Amino acid sequence: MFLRRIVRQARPFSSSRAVDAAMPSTSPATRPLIVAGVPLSADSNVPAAVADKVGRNLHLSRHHPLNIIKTIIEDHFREVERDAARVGQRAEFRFFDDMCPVVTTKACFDDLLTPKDHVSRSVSDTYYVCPGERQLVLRTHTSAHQNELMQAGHRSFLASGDVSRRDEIDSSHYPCFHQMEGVHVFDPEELPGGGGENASFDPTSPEAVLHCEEHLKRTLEGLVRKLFGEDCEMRWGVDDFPFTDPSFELEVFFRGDWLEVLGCGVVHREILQNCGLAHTNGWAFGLGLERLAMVLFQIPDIRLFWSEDPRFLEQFTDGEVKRFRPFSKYPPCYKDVSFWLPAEGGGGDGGPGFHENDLFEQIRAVGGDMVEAVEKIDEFIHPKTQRKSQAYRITWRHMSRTLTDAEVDKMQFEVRDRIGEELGCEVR
Ligand code: FA5
Ligand code: MG
Repeated sequence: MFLRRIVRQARPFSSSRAVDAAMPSTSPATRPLIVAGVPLSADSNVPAAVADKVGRNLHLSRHHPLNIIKTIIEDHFREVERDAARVGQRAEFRFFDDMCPVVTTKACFDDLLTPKDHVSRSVSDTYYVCPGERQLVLRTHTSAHQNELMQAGHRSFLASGDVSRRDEIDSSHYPCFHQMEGVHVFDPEELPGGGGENASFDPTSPEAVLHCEEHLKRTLEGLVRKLFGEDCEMRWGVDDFPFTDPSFELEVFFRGDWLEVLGCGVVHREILQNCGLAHTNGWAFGLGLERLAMVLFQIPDIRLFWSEDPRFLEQFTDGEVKRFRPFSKYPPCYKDVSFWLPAEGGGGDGGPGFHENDLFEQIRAVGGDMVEAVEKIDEFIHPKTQRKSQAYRITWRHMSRTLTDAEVDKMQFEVRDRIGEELGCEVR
């Protein structure tokens, strides 16, 4: 089960699900007021559990596995820079790691050519700090900084930070996680046919695009080998991002299955044009720091990165890569809940007015990091009433102690109440 779920992909960029109209509710008692220094508007859908994590900057925390892996990756790009210089090329990478996680929808979506009705913009998928006129969101990816940095004149850079998404719940997905963006734009002389007096040079020629693609793949394969060793198993797949063409994803073999660690591609022509770089070509990637750190340190569950338990934190030291020693295996507790979906409402995954991500968030609001996984186990439509029923299995597990039956029952009852009150479903 774990193995199947670990490779399931959230919010595919190729999806065509329409933007939902209704803002899912966050109960007033748990509504945070401020996130990363920016006040939340009354109709924001950012829950306390997420507001709490944004800006914690685990990637800048000394001796934290995310900081250790970020440093190794940055060192790799310093080497790429030196290798380029040796053959007379330029690749001076600048590193950014404290850019504000609250961004405009223009930076997060428009500038990246994301269609207006794309699912990634919907309130079911994205946390809106101010949904109204100002249109501020918690960045859903570090690509939100691509345009701004290229427009400021940067041609090769890495930008790291926390990103937030309303997403599924399992051991490799968390609503707040860390990404690193990489961008490299070539000088025209570095591209096939470029340089000198060649007036007919075309940076979009198949040869120039192939040059970018091959350089990108070589660079990232080199990174993965540096992190995990020469015999690490990896594979490329085709992906679909509005801001790169062609687009790819890279998977690494981990705990018996393929785990997606990054998305990448050749930067879309229109973006280069908008950044005053029409005369050249380049590549970009976005990698999940937790996903790579899970493989490198053999950390089995993404929740552990947020742990303040010294038994976790004290295992790691700057500059050292040591296999994580699990300090506990407390028993899980499985509980199922089934309900009828509301008959009317806006769009969504499971049926009218209901979106799975709303359910996941209600469960997180009750159990926080005691929720290990939530999985749909059944679905059917009643032949007479045409009502749709769904059933989910919640895995409750604490990472540093055994949960009592009474504790789990209390949380499960609260989840049932919220499914009725907050999501308008009828619990069966
Ligand atoms: C993106 O976010 C693109 N911006 C990547 C990109 C950048 C493509 C530049 C092209 C050019 P994606 O949604 O696949 O793509 O996420 C990138 C990585 O973030 C994934 O491969 C995975 O490693 C990580 N990731 C995604 N969702 C989660 C999650 N909920 N929890 C933890 N890690 C996640
Ligand atoms: Mg992906």
